[in-house]
Amino acid sequence: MEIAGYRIPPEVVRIREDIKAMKIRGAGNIARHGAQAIAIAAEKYSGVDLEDFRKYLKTVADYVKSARPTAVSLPNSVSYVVSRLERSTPPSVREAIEVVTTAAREFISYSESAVKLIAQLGARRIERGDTIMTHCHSRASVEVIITAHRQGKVERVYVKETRPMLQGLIAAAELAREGVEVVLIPDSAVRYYMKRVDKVVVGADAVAANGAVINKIGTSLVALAAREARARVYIASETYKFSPYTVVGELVPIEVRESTEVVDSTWLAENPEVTVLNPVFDATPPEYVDAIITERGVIPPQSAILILIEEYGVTPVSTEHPAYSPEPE
Ligand code: RUB
Repeated sequence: MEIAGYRIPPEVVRIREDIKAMKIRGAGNIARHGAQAIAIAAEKYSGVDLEDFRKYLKTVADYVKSARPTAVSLPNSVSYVVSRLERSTPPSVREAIEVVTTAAREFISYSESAVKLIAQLGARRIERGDTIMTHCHSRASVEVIITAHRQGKVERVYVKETRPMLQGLIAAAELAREGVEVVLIPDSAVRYYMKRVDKVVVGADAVAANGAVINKIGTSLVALAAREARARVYIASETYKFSPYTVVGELVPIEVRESTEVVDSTWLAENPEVTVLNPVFDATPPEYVDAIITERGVIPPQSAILILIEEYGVTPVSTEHPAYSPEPE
């Protein structure tokens, strides 16, 4: 593949395709692969012109970032790596490649340790005998539940199947493998079982400046049912899922995927008059969230802006900041 005169290495094309096709999925995993893709692209560069290398990397970064629109962890991880190069003055392409690959390694290792820390902090919020509900498959929230389970606190976990792609099955299998008592339920049974639930633990694809949490479609309904049943709602989220774009007034784009993920193409062909919609994320307002468990601490959703200010600077937020670089989608 070629973009703007630059050849995109096939390994990078593969990573982007796998993210698009959801073979690589989950916001943290997507972010780590995004960083890795930039490192691979850097290593594959064979020229000697530093300015050209920067342009090449920016082209690859824009290409990788556009794989899926909602998980802000992807542009954030890619920008983290590229901004390291932008801020440094390596004497040659060889050193510049080193800057990029080191930054990618740093991001990946930060991300891994963030999940471990979230698991420890989140488990503190689980009490002995708690019944938990989770939605979709989020590595951060599965790790919280497994850690609490190892501490002997978890009674049972209700896992929603999560139509249409059934990522709940991945979460259910991972939890069951650890010896957690798992009950898999259809999405429509959420309210029915919520009265037995003490705590909801889910992940995030993005956290907005006002503390709204964007996660797999249906999360907001789980939160609504939890509020009614007085169950607490915890979001397990690394801070690189906080969206700097929302500080400058942008909304988190909600990805709408193919109708064939909802019904098969035969049914679609037989019912051409029916419109099938497949939005894959929704926003849960901060009022429905008890706390966001981050690697920097357990915070009320309303404090999301503090994390963003700490990370990206005080107002006015520069639209020139690497994390704000124009998005292709
Ligand atoms: C996955 C999803 C997960 C978040 C957090 O959606 O909504 O809850 O990405 O996951 P999809 P993690 O399957 O469409 O990618 O905690 O693993 O980052």
